[in-house]
Amino acid sequence: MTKVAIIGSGPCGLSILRAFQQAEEKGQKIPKLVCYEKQDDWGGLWNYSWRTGSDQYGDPIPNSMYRYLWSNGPKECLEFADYSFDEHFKQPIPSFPPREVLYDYILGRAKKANIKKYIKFNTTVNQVKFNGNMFEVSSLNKKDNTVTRNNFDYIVVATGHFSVPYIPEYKGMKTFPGRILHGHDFRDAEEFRNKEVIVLGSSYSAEDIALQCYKYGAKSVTIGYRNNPMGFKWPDEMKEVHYLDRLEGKKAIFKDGHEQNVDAIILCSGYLHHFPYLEENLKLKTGNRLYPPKLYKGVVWQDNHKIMYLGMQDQFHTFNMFDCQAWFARDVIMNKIHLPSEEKIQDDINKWMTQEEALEDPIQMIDFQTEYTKDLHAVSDYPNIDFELIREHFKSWEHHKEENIMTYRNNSFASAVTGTKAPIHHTPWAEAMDDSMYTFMKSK
Ligand code: NA7
Repeated sequence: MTKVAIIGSGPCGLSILRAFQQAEEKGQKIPKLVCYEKQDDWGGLWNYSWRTGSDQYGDPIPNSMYRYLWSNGPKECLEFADYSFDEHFKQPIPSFPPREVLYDYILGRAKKANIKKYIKFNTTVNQVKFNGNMFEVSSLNKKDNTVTRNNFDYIVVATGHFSVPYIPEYKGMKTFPGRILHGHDFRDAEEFRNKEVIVLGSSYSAEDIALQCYKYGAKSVTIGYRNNPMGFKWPDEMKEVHYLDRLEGKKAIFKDGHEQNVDAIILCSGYLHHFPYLEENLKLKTGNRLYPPKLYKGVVWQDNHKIMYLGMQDQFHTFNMFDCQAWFARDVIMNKIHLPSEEKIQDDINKWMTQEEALEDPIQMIDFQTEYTKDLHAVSDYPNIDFELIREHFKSWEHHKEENIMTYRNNSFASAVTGTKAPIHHTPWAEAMDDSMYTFMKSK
């Protein structure tokens, strides 16, 4: 019997478990599945932890989410085609829910599919070796400290790429008397109330963590971009300046001449694709981009087709794109999809990467990733979902952000699965201080 190891039970790991379970539901014989999860619970990044640094066993904490994190894109863009928000919540809910609500939704489908039985919790994969025929997976049970070795025909890497921070150093950091942290370790904006905060970076983390600090009462927030500013219309207490040059005591000096006092520096400088457990020749090596190299259809490792990666792209599309990838990977494993020749694989990868390298703005990037997702969607039985509507939603969302970064989350979108139009939330995001599911779900 074919044996498949799935590493990670975050959204991607759960997607492929659900994909196999759906095939079984349809009467197909599925492989033997083992999903390894180093945390004590499922949900990956969405499984919030107060911890930073190490867990109780000494393992690095994968969590990068924080209190008061609200979705930064419309939920209608990430909805599962086979499990709608309407089905889960039994009532229409607004388009931008807080983390706990999305976590509940992700787990709702997983519970319905009864896939927990495949997951080995508190179990870290510490080595994957290919012996020319099968993969030997060595895993550590963190609770009783035992190492187990098992052989598998296929490996599905679903360990994400927003867990291991990239931490640059700037001159003067060693003697800076304030607090320096990476966004990975940011947990609660309240900590920065009345503080002068500098956020370094110009992508999603920089944008959201800067807004969080402002929303929860920072005295000022200065964003230092490296290449291009985000360029939103920020509130008066926020501004963007060009690249930190150095720190002198409590003073920050930027390349554009701007100088100011600073209490705390938050590095929103991105994450590393980090797979220490994989042999070198199995390891994806990439920055955060929309089409990482050497992955056929963004999924199958070009040098060994029995190892697959899910969710390794930079992302506009998320959960339903992971699903399309998972359904594709499942069908390759179950021999329902046959891979073309090495030459055709190379051509296909080249085609996507050439397109990706020519992209100039977010609208083109949205189009690119929508085309990629549709390409995958077309070849499996992942249920119907209107990716054209999702494409339009992403573009409207981009425009809403440009119009007003403080109010874009107050908009409402229609479901690409059920057609349901989301209600407007009872409290505008800028005034919504409580991120609990209880407060979100109750009417005002
Ligand atoms: P991203 O989207 O990978 O962005 C990383 C950012 O870090 C990007 O703006 C980089 O600037 C910046 N960067 C990298 N190195 C430096 C240095 N040395 N100094 C300053 N800035 C630097 O990561 P995020 O954490 O923002 O987002 C990750 C996901 O979290 C995202 O998909 C969301 O869904 C949530 P550059 O653009 O190269 O100038």
